[in-house]
Amino acid sequence: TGKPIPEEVVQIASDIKNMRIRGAGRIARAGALALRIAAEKYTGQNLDDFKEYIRIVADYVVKTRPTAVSLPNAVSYVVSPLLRADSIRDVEEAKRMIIENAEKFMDYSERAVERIAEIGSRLLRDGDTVLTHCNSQVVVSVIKAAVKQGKSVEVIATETRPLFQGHITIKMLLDAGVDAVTLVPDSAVRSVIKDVDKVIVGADTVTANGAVVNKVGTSLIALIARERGIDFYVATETYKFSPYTVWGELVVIEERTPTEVLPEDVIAKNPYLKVFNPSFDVTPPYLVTAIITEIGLIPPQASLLVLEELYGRGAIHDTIQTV
Ligand code: RUB
Repeated sequence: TGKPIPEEVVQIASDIKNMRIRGAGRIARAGALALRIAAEKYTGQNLDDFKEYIRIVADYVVKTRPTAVSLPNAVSYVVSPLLRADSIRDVEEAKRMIIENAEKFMDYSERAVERIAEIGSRLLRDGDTVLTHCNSQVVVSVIKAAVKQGKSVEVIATETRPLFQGHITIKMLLDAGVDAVTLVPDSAVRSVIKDVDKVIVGADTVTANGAVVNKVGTSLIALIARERGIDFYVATETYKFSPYTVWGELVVIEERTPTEVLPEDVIAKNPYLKVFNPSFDVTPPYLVTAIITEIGLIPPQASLLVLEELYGRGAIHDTIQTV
């Protein structure tokens, strides 16, 4: 196909890469939106060419960040039915299919967050102190819902170095009227854990065996919570469960530039200094009390069942083939 990738799609991809759009849910919706825009902007009449174009755009969008499976899952949800169907007759019909699937995904995603807020907020009691890490739209929604129910909830948020997503979290909470918010350096978690009733974090990916991939530092917090017997919850939509892991594929942990950690000139001056800057880590299932999803509260060990329910045994393989 000679069709260029539309400028708006290039912009969305670059926003995901540079983290102007960030957080696994938002990334997924942006991916679906990019495909809708791509379909709308296509001008040709050749169905095979359109399919090829959509495949290229899908691939381009998925390659922006490697860890959150919500992105390939969203993209696959939007494009796979078209790439698999042989009943589609023309480009107009194919375009409609992409646009409708993109809309459906975005709607589902918004509703899933609301549903998780409902379910998750029931776990919080009046007077609870919740600790969270990074910035998760889902976790913020859970806390906001509990506060809306009239519960008084205190929140401890970690800074989340090196990019300080904790600053986004405290702003969201304060803007929503949460009136007891404490920001702590990441390394202070063990110092404040005695005041914490529950830990709730988001997820970028949940594997078939119930391991949770989330912002680096999450697994340390899980360990600290376990040490004191504090419940550690993960709040996530089911499209963050990874069908790819069912057959043993490993989750790629994004490594970001050292300049997020140290200024460039300092790095340049010290050829023997290495900076390692992984963006995510893996929390093993035995440290996770439960996963709060839009289909209910599930033990991490039931992740494979969730994947089977969503994709079916055979379909899991199809999903891998299409994107
Ligand atoms: C964000 C992060 C979040 C999850 C869940 O990492 O780890 O906890 O993505 O977020 P980054 P949400 O800032 O590197 O994208 O609940 O909003 O999907």
